[in-house]
Amino acid sequence: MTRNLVPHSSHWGAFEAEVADGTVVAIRPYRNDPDPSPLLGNIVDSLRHPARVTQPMIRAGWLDRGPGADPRRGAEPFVPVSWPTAVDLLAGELRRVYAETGGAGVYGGSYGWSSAGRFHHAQSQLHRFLNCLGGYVRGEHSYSNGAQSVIMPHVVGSMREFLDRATAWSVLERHTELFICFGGIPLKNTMVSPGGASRHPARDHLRAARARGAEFVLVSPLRGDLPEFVGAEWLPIVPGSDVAVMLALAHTLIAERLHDRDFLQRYCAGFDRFESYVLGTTDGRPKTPEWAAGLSEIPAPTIRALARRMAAKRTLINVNYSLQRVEHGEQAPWLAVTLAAMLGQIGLPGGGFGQGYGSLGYVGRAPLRVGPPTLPQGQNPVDTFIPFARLADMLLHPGEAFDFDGTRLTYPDIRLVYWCGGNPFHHHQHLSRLRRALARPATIVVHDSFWTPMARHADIVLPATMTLERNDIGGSPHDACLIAMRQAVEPWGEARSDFAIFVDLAAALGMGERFTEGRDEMAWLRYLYDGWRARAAVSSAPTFDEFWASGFLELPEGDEDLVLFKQFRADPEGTPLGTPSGKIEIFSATIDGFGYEDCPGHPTWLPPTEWLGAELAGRFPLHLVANNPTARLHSQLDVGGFSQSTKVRGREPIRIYPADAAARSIESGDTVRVFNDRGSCLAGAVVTDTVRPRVVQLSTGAWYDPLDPSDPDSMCVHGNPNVLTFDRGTSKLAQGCSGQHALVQVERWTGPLPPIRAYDPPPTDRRARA
Ligand code: PGD
Repeated sequence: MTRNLVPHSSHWGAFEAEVADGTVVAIRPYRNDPDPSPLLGNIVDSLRHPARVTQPMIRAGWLDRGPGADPRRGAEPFVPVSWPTAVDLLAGELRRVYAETGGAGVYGGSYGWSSAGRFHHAQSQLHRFLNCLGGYVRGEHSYSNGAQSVIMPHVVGSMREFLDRATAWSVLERHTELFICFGGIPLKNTMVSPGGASRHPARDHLRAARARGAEFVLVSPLRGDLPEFVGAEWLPIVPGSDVAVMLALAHTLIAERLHDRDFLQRYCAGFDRFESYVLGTTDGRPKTPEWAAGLSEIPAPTIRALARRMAAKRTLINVNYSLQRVEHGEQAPWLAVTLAAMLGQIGLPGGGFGQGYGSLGYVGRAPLRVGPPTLPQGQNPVDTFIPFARLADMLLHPGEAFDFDGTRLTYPDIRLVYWCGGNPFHHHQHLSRLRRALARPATIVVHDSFWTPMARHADIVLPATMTLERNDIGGSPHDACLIAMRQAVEPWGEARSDFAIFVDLAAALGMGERFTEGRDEMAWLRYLYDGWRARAAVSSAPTFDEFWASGFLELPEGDEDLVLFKQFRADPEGTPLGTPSGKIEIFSATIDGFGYEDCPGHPTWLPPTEWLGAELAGRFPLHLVANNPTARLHSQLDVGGFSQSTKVRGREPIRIYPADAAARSIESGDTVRVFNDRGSCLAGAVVTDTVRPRVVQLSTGAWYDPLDPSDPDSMCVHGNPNVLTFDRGTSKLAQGCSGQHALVQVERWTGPLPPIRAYDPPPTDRRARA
């Protein structure tokens, strides 16, 4: 039997697919990757899994009763139709909606990671298509770092520059003496980068730093947030109280005169206002270590000693994204900058602050001089947008005004939702509320490769190919390799690429040439590559044909010296930051001027509504940490072998502290019910002391599986934590996702074990296929 090796890539790494008899039989990690991701183990058995969507499908109720609000979404059978019928029906519906509302009635935000590959990126394809048609209401910022991306421009200037030009791992490895890791640096997250990665160097850098003698302090409710080999001191903090500890560190630095007053004077604005708050002059409450110990359960002497160590060593203060994916999530990133400024080490090699080391693989990988090719999306003539995480509010409250970053915005009246390459039942919070919101629009369209819960809640479902079924180019602005992602196998069933679907739709709508510009898939890849080659201006870069034949094109490594704060430190007047003062804003007059009680003008302790210190903890005494999973990217390829191997009796594992488990007669391997006032789910217990007392950890990504699909409040039998999380913005400033935390109760499940049906295609209504 002949076996071919086909170069390819994913968000979690480059690889070669071993193909035999028209199918992928194995995945071989890219030869130059020192630490390939175990997520590669989800690919082989997903490709031909029964959960794939194999043909165009229309919800029976939509076919019978026509477009309109409908609470039966998610509970009705689907009717298989031919491609021509699907394209015809959808083109007709797009024509109707655009004639009535223009792009202002179409939500094309379509959040989601979809797949690696610069051309077939589903959301980009959708945006390009909708822009040709008259535009769409868009989403801004992200579920990942929504709070950080709005607050940081106020504090240090441009967000993009700041993230893209973070200090490289290789520099930290050589210079940092003390890593303070709020939320840790979980290696599982460093495996994933948007657009993929040919190498995963984080583990080696951490090892080398440790071997050189660097010390690590882990501030997190979960011990696994730093690898054991770094020998970290673990401070098992009460979730949601990091801001109090950070303020107490600031208090000690001030009280013991360990802060760098020259740096604060020269490079920062408004330290005096913050100092008065920390000392309690403004509110009568000094933010001492004793005060913080009462909130965080980190002993006051430990906090004081840590502040002294920070001042004595070259210190990096890292906050990962999970700290800002909570209520008032703007505060922790702002405080990390403030503390680093107080140490006066910002801009020195290995010192200062970091945001997102351990949240995404590319943070800390030096930027390339020229990023990879991207698909041009055209111009969107519609101005209206929402911060991404306000999706359900938008659908439930059309016409209502809300605050965002100093402006008053109004929720649009959305008639048609078009979703490609994302799964809101994975990324959105309070799923019973989301279901009610998704009952509102006249039509929901989804392209996906799988019967995800979002596909089940759509009216028109179009089967998308997986990357191995099409040709693409892989690359990331921080990874020194371009990958010819060659097609390895034929599309499954009747699946088509998003591009091919839009080509047909565009033709049916009379704008074929405008969408395609006369190019097919391979012509686009050649065009994008040639454009990149011209920008890169490297005379030795191979032609497209040479690149395509070779598979992996190694590029010059990124540039360690592009660090933003290095330049600022050397010449703050000549290279000011993009803030109003040109300095680091510890007090922001702009934010202060907004008058938001949930985001004042300097970093502030604002107790969350749901945490162990809240009254609600009387009824729901466990703090749920709903973080990103270890065994898959978000909800992607949950059907795959590696993800499945981690389930407990088919349910998502929930980690619980031994004493909390014993008090509830729970043992490892038991099925448990997790619940609060918003919903409930089943999960599989893992009793462990790697979580702190009164904390349970249940990752996102198990496909939502309601016991009764017709009831929006039904229990999820599979373990999706977003039935439990709340749907409130981080604050009026950023309105980001606050899905990381919720209060819950857990009990042993003694009823019959309901089957998992999340991976079964929905019921089919087999009327004569059109
Ligand atoms: P994915 O599971 O990656 O989740 O949310 P996101 O929606 O990105 O969804 C991608 C979908 O794209 C999958 O269904 C996949 O099958 C589909 N897909 C893949 N390739 C293609 C393609 O080529 N074409 C089409 N049409 N579809 C494709 C992620 C979001 O969730 C993020 S980034 C974060 S950081 C948030 N994290 C949390 C959290 O920590 N806690 C909670 N509670 N909630 C969160 N939600 C957020």
